[in-house]
Amino acid sequence: MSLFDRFRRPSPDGTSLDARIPPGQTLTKGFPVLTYGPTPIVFPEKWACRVWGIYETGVVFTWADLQAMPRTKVHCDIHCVTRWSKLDTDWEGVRFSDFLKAVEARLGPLPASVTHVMQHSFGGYTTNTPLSYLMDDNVLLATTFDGQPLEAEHGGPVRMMLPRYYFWKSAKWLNGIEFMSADRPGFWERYGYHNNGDPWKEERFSE
Ligand SMILES: Nc1nc2c(c(=O)[nH]1)N[C@H]1C(S)=C(S)[C@@H](COP(=O)(O)O)O[C@H]1N2
Ligand SMILES: [Mo]
Repeated sequence: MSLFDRFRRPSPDGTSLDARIPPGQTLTKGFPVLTYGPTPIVFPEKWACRVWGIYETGVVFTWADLQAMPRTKVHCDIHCVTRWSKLDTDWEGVRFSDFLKAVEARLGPLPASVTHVMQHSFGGYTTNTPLSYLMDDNVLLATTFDGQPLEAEHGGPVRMMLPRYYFWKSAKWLNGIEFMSADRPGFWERYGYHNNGDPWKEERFSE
C-alpha cells in the first residue's frame, strides 16, 4: 500500500478525496513547519498588530482587543507550495472580516481606494493579497489549531489563516496589516513565487 493510499480516508462531507487535492500535491498527516529564518517567540500579552496604510493615522490592536472580538471556528484543507496538502484541519480565531469591522470602528470606513493588503510578521516576513482574498468567511486571524493555542513554530500566538491559497499567503506571527491602494510583492513574491498562489491553478512561481 502506498503512503498516499494509507492516508486516504473518506471526506466528512462526502466529497471525493481526489477532488480535494489540488494538482501536484501529496497528502501529509503531520503538520510540517515551513519558516524562513528563526522562530520568533511572542508572548500573547506582548502581541500587537499595527494597522496602517491608506489611513492617515495607524492603530494598534492588542491581544486583549482581539479577545473582545467575535470568534469563529473553521474546518478546512491547507496546501503548501512545497507540495504537501493537509486535509481536515481545525482552527479558531477572529475572522478577518470581523477584525476589519473593529478597524472601521476605530478608524472609520475603509476607503474605497483600498485594493490590496500586505500582511506583516514579527521577523519581517510579508505577503501580499488582494483585499477580496481576505474577505472570505474562512479567513482567520487564527489563535488555535486543533483546539490548542497555536504553537510558536506554526505562528502563535496569532497567524493569518487563508486556506484558499498556497499557505505562504498566510503570515505567521502576524504583527501588521497594511492597507494599500496598489499591489506590491511580499517576501516570497519578490523571490519568484506567484503573485496569486491559487493551488487549483498551480500558481506556484511567476514566469
Ligand atoms: N512569518 C512567516 N510566515 C510564514 C512563513 C514564514 O517563513 N514566516 N512561511 C509561509 C509558508 S511558505 C508556509 S507553507 C506556511 C507554513 O505554515 P506552518 O509552518 O504552520 O506549516 O507559513 C507561511 N507563513
Ligand atoms: Mo510554503
